[in-house]
Amino acid sequence: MRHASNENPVLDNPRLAGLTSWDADWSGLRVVVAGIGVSGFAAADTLIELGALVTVVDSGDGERNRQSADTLKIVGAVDVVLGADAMARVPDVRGQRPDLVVTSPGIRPTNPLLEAAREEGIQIWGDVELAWRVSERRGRRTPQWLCITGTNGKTTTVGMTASILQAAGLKAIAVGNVGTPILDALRDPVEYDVLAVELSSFQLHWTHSLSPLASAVLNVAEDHVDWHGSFENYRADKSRVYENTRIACVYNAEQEGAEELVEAADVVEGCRAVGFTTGMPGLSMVGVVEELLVDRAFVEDRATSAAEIGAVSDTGPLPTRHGVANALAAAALARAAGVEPEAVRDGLRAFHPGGHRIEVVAETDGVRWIDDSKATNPHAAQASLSAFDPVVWIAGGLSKGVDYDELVRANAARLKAVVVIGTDDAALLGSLARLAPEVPVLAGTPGQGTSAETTLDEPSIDPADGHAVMRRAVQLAAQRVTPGDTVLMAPAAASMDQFTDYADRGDAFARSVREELGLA
Ligand code: UMA
Repeated sequence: MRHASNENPVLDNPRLAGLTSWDADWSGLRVVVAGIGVSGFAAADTLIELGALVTVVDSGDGERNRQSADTLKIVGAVDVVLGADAMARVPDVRGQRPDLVVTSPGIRPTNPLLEAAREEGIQIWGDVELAWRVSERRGRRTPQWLCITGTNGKTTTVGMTASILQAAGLKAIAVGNVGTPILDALRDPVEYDVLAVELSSFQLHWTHSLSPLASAVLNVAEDHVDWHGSFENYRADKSRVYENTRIACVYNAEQEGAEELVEAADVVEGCRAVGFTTGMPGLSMVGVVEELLVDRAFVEDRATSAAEIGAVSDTGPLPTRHGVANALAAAALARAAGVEPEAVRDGLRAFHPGGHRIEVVAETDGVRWIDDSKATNPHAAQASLSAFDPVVWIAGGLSKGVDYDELVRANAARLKAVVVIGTDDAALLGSLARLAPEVPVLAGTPGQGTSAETTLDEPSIDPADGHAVMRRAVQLAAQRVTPGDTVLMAPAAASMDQFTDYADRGDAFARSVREELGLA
């Protein structure tokens, strides 16, 4: 680990360098906010409150965006430009060049506005950087930040972390990529002691001065290659979470290369590397000994002793290796914040995961129907696919440029059939044809499969209508199953080509299953 110096390029601009608290002089700062979704709205709303001059741009001009624009105009003086050309260049703010661009995580770095801003030397922050800069506020408690990233398990882990902190009597909330912008928590009447912050690689790309109390990378597998340009860039952005960490950098001791990411980071002097493992923990690790969760990192005499912080059975009704790993990462972060062992156990017991994560939606005639819509990349789908055999697998969606070969190769033997949904499935179909040629591939989305020789209630449907596609996929799966099978909807892809989000896709699956089985 290297120790952080003050040579942060972001401090070059003297006006922006001084903006490190809510009470700094934000008035008159000219800011372009790119995107008017969840994070852009929170950023613009905050900046208006701070007295900055704001122009918001968004390339979508649908009903939701127009409503958000109207709401912002009620809050204060703001210019909003919506439409296809809104992000073609850096707009002026009240007739002058902006001092700063605050961008939303979904907007790629290759976006013309962002590229032009870089060329003109205008700084670009994400909403997370802005939140960090206003985290300290006169007359209010300054919350500690515990930051979590990783390809999979982030949302579960921030939830577990918040639950443990709450069990310790602290005011804590899960924020960030999980859905609630950090800026909303900072402006909440509740003064939080600790924020359990989920950070996506997109958000981390645009952070500069963040200095969390503790930080964790849960795992890194291929995802979002289209946004980052390459796996190396994606991994590098994930590892930014460790920068300037003060007490503990938490890493996955079972993943090759994970500790090196900590070693390469610039951290605050005194910060330690803490590993988590589902096996026996070494020194400075949390892990598992005979079905107990134990801490050999935050105890006084860690060379010779360990503290019991819970049991494997506290991590959920059906403990999985991933679930235990997530719980240990959450425990390490909470222990870094000074939480006692009993609170770790109580917090894990009190935690209930959200839906669409390996959720049984029906079990009839010896067939289990499972919704794992949260599996939006191959690494997540591997965790559920490998747990069932034989499987009729419903898969596909927005592939984000990832490779499916490893996933298909590892699971070909347990696949009875694959029903392909989504509109972007050349990569998945190619892997199936090459590595599982014996497995029937059926077209959930019309035209995507190769062997849909079945009778359907709705033979012709609109490929863009996700709910109709899901009904058809479930009908096709139902025609293939026999007792003992599992139908697993774990798409290994994002959902936005046919659904609002992964929850909408999971709900469509559950509804279609109930209809198909006459349970509705
Ligand atoms: N937009 C453009 N041009 C673009 C892209 C987007 O104008 O090129 C506009 C859209 O028209 C829309 C707005 O930007 O009006 C949406 O911005 P956004 O896509 O950044 O989404 P937000 O609504 O701000 O939500 C974001 C996160 N979304 C993404 O990272 C894609 C949410 O994570 C997060 O919960 C929220 O901020 C609060 O922090 C969602 C997600 O899918 C759940 N995350 C990915 C994941 O988990 O895999 C990273």
